[in-house]
Amino acid sequence: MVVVQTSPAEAESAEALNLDHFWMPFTNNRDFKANPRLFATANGMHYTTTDGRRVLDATAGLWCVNAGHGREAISQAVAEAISTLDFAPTFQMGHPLPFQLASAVAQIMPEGLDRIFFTNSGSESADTALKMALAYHHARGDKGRTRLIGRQRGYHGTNFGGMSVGGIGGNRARHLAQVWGVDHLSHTHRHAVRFNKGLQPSNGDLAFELEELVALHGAETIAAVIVEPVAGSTGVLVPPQGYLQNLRDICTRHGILLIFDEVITGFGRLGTATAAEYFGVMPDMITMAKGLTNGAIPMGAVAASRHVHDTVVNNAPAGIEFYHGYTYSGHPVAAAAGLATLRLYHEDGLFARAAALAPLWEEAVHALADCPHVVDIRNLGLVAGIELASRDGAVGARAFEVFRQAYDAGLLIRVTGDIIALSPPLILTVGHIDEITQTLRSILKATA
Ligand code: PXG
Ligand code: PLP
Repeated sequence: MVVVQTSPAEAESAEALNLDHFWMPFTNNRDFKANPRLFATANGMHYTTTDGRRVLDATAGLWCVNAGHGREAISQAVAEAISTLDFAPTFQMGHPLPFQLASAVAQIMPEGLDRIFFTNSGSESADTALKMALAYHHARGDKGRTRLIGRQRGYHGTNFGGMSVGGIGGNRARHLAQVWGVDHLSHTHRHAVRFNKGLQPSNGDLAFELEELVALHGAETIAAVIVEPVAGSTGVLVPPQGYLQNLRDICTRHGILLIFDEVITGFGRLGTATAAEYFGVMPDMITMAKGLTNGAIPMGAVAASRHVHDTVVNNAPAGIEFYHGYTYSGHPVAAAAGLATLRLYHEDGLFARAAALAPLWEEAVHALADCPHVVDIRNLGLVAGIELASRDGAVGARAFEVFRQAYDAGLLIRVTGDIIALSPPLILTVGHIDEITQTLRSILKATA
């Protein structure tokens, strides 16, 4: 007979917990299970570990808890929703919450990007947007437009579409079957530009690579270009000034749809609701997830322009217009979490708060430039990337050691390769900024 462990109390200590069965995502499973790091509770800017230590969250969980942890307005909305309507289908049926949330999301999207399709994650949002682009061209009778263009060092989640347009060799190489007809732009990182504050200096030529791909493949074969306005997962790669507008212009000229993947940049990370607003560049679609529900319940969405929506919907013969969706698209509990989250962002003025803190954040993180091993620092909004020199033959080892030491010292950071990525909840104070940078400084000083 299988005895199911049900009491949270039994699971409190790492020693009492069986770690074998959970095959952990993007984790060094063998190392983790030998040295587990377990959070038990979270509130405000802090986690508490199962052994009772407080850890300052400098990463908003995984870039998602923008309003800080343990927000009662969200947990109350979730509790109410789950006890009122646990589930209702959204295929040929409906219920009010996703309509309400779609209207609330539409209000903070750029003008005209107000047709909202719900998913359960950023990965699903990326695949949904790519399929919308294909459906759009198909609906217009432009059926040869099937090519999808991503960017090197781009991350669009781990489903087949997002992985294929993504530009992370390690994520792709092990899963050889790829979506057909994908190509990639170069990433925007220039090694010669170091310790640059904010946007990189203009390098307008970079976007013109898209013209070269158009020349190579023919515009009539290209459906869409998908980019992160600021690349997050691969180490905070900030674009050059003018780059996104140039991409927009080239896409418009050639009838190619432009998708901004705002899973990280959305919901105040840059001090605005979207990076599209921050940069003043209008894509045809925006993908989002993470901050949409403050991380509390899984949910993602795609905001499509009315033009894309109307083209797909109005040109379709009678019947279902877009053959796509998830059982949980517009789930009542997630939608309730989303509504409560957007209300909190608004009531607490959190996007403006992020914008106001960004200059202090920039100064504080760039002050780490004189620390040992630091070879570059990049920032925008409340995001920073601190790149360390790699040890010979051991890329990532130094940053991972810093990550572990930070955790032991009560600070949660993210590392990718030898880059430290910081993306704190937008509720942080100047005191928290000091704590983050001082802890990092003392760890870097002591790191070999
Ligand atoms: N697009 C972008 C731009 C992302 O950053 C996804 C899609 C996929 O979202 P889901 O919800 O399917 O994971 C992401 C996710 C990190 C890290 O540490 C980043 C992500 C996820 C987990 C860790 O950089 N980004
Ligand atoms: N696999 C099977 C066998 C299913 O029946 C379904 C949904 O009905 C799915 C996958 C897709 O699941 P979801 O809609 O949660 O993405």
